Amino acid sequence: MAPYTITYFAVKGRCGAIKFMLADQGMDWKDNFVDFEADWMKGDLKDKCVFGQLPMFEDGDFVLFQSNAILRHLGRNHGAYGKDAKQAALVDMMNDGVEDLRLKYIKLIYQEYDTQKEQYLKDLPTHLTKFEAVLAKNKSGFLVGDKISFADYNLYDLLLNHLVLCPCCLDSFPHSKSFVEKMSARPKIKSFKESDKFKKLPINGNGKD
Ligand code: 6SG
Repeated sequence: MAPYTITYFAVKGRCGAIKFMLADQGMDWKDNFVDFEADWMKGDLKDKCVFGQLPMFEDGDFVLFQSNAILRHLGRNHGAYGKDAKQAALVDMMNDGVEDLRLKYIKLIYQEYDTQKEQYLKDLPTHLTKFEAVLAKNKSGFLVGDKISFADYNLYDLLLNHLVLCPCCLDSFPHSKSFVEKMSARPKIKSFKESDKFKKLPINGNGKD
C-alpha cells in the first residue's frame, strides 16, 4: 500500500511540486480527490483541517497541512534538504523565494487573470532574473549545493506553470531553461509526466493557466 495519502482538489495546484518530488524519489502515494461543491462546501472536512485548507498529507497516522511544510517533511525524510545546516537554510531561503512568486501567480490566476496578465508578464523577468542568477552561479545546475532539494522541485513546478502562461518566458534565461530541461529529463519525472496521474489534472481550479 502507498505509504502516503494526499487529500486535495483535483488540480495540480499546490501539490504539483510535492508530487514531482515523490515521483522522483521513487515513492508512491494515494490521491484522495475532494470535490469542491459536493464535499468541501457541504462536508465537515474543512473544519478538521488545521487551517481550514487543503492539501492534507498523511504519512501513516502522521497528518500534515501546509504545502511547504509537506515539502520540508519530505526533504528531511528523503535527503533533499542540503548537506548541512547552512545549506538547509539556503534551501529554505530559495523555497521562500519560490513561494513569493507562487503567491503572485495564484493571485493572477484566481483574481486578476483578465485584467492583469499583460502587466504580470511585463514584471515576470524581474522575478525570473533572481532565480537565473542563483542557477548561473551554482555549477551543479541545482539551486543549492550539488544535490537536488525540495526547493528545486518547487521551482521546477512553478516554472512549468509559467511556461504554459507564456511559452517564451525563459528565452532570455538560459540557466533556468536548462534547469527545466534537466529536471524534465530525470527518468522518474519523465515517466510521471507521461502518466494519467499527472496528465488528467488541470494546473488550476478555475480553468485558467
Ligand atoms: C486552495 O490556499 O488549488 N488551499 C486551498 N481552498 C479552499 O476553503 N498556505 C496553504 C498551503 O500552502 C494554502 C492552501 C491553499 O497549503 S489552493 C484551499 O484549501 C478553502 O480555502 C489553490 C487551489 N485552488 C483550486 C481550488 C479548487 C477548488 C477550491 C480551490 C473552485 C475552483 C477554484 C476555486 C474554487 Fe477551487
